Amino acid sequence: MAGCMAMGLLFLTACSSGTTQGSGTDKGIQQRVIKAGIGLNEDHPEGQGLLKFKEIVEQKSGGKLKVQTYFSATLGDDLKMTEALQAGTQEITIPSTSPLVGIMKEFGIFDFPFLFNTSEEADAILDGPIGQKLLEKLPEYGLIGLGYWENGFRHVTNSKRAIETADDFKGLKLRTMQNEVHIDAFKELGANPTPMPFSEVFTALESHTIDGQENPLATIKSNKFYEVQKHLSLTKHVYTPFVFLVSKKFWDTLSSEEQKILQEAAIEAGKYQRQLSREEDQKALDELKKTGVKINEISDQERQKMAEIIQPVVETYAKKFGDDLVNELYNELDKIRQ
Ligand code: KDG
Repeated sequence: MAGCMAMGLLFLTACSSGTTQGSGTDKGIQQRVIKAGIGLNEDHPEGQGLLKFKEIVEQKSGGKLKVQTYFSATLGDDLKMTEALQAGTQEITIPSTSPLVGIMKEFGIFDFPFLFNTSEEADAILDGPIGQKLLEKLPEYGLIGLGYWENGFRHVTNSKRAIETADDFKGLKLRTMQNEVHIDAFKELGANPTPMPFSEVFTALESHTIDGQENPLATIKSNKFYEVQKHLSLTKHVYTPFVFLVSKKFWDTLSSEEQKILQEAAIEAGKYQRQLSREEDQKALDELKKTGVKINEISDQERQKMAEIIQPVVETYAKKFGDDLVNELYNELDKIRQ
């Protein structure tokens, strides 16, 4: 535990979730193969972060712990991989928190539209007491959370029209993640939200089964959505974190030394991943400008109008997720903004 104390809050909590859910054995480092899968591509900041994680784990374990990486949903989408972790048939995944609301509803607080203004605000909440509290609940669901990485601010693309005002959402068939806050928020704006797993989105856009989708710029670029979309509107309507998950069934078989290596690597690689994600957000925008997609900004006034329209949805879900938790979230945000 002394090693854990030196690492700061995030690591401390990761250590404590390990400790409360059965501390690691004293068996040193064994030869192990760890399957880690994500939904996004290898060139995406999440893919690059996973490669960094692999490098750190293999280096710290002297090559005994081998991380086998799977990109582009080859092991399944976020929900399927998370269920595989619960069943103990996959060791690691790094999903968006949004589709996990069916497993742990409290993650839905991060889905409130227009909650964060900057990535740094998101970092402060995710690495602070609220983010930690949610990680500490995960073992109840057969999961261990080693910290948060960044997916980022999401923007809408579609094949019909530029979204400049709240009214422009009306009638658009938009893919959302499997998340009720997102679905109800888009309904409130008059759109026709269609939840579906990420790996089906490109084909659904191409065949016009849906008109549009929403994702961060790095994903719109990496998955080439610009090839099958006419408009990209910089709505910045919600920020999505990734949560770094380990199967609890697997975790409980690890020695304390092995757990420490994974904890440290998830945090170190996470810092690298967040940095890369922020750089890529700007780079992706520059590159998307060179494609045929038409890009438009949204005024703060229109964004404010959208937020007002969606507010009843936020209030309904605040009750569902727990008024105490939501009040704590807003109080923490107030403190950060002072
Ligand atoms: O690896 C993470 C992805 O599977 C997913 O979370 C991407 O943001 C995403 C989406 O829209 O499904």
